[in-house]
Amino acid sequence: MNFYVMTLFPDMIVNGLNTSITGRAIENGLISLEAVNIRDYTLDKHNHVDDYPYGGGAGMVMQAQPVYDCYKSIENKIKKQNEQSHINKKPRVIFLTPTGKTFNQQMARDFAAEENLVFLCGHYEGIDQRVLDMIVTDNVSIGDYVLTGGELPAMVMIDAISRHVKGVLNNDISAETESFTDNLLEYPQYTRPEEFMGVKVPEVLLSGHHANIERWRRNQSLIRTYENRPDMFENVELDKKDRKFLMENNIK
Ligand code: 6GU
Repeated sequence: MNFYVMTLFPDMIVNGLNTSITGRAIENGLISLEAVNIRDYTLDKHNHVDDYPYGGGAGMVMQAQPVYDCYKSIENKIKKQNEQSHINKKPRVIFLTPTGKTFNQQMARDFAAEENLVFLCGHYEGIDQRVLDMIVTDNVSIGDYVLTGGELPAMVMIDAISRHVKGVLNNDISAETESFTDNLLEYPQYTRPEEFMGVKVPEVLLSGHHANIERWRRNQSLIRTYENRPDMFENVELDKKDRKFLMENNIK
C-alpha cells in the first residue's frame, strides 16, 4: 500500500511515521510513504502558496495552482506504476478538514483495501474550493476539536489504516480482535509483578480458570463501555450473562 501526503511540512510526516510499527512496515516494504512539499510546485517568485480570501475575513487561503500541480505529479507517478499491470484507477484523495466526516475504524478498514491513497493537508484558513472540487474524493476529520493543520490527522489516519495491511502487525495481534470490533472497549491488562506498591493483580487472572477469566474480562469491557462510551453501549449485543452482571451492578 502506497501513501502520498501533500503538505507544507513533509518532515513532520516522515519523521512521525518512520518510527515504531509504521516505521518497520516501511522498512519491510509493506507500506510506502512519500511526503510531497506543496511549496515545490508554486510558480510564485517569492514561493508563496497562499493569498487573501475573496470576500474578506481573517487568515490566508491556500491557492489552487500549487495544490493542483502537486496532485498531478502524484497522479502521474501512480499512472506510470500502474501501466505495466494495466490498471487505470485514479487514487482516492483524502482532504483533512474539521468539516469532513469523522474518521472511524470502519473507514480505516475500507481505506486499507486501496492500493494508493493520497492525503491533502490544509493549513491557513483553508484551500481554494475550486481545486478541492477537482481532486478530492473524501473529506475527513479526526474528531470534534480544531488543529492547526492536517498533518497530525493524516498521520493518525495512516497509522490506523496501516494496522489493517497484512503483515504490519504481529500475527498473534489481529487488528480485528481489539477495541471497537464488537462495540466494546478493551478490558484492563496486567503483567508482573503480582503486587506493585501494595496493589495486587485481580485474583481471577492468576487462577488459570479460562472461562472465569473470559467472563471477568467481558464484564470489565461492559463497565468501561457503559461508563466511557454510552453511545457505543447502545449497540452492544447483550446475552443473558451480560444482563445478569449488569443487573447485579445496577447498570442499565
Ligand atoms: Cl482533519 N484538520 C484540522 N485542522 N483540525 C482537525 C481535523 C482536521 N480533525 C479534527 N480537527
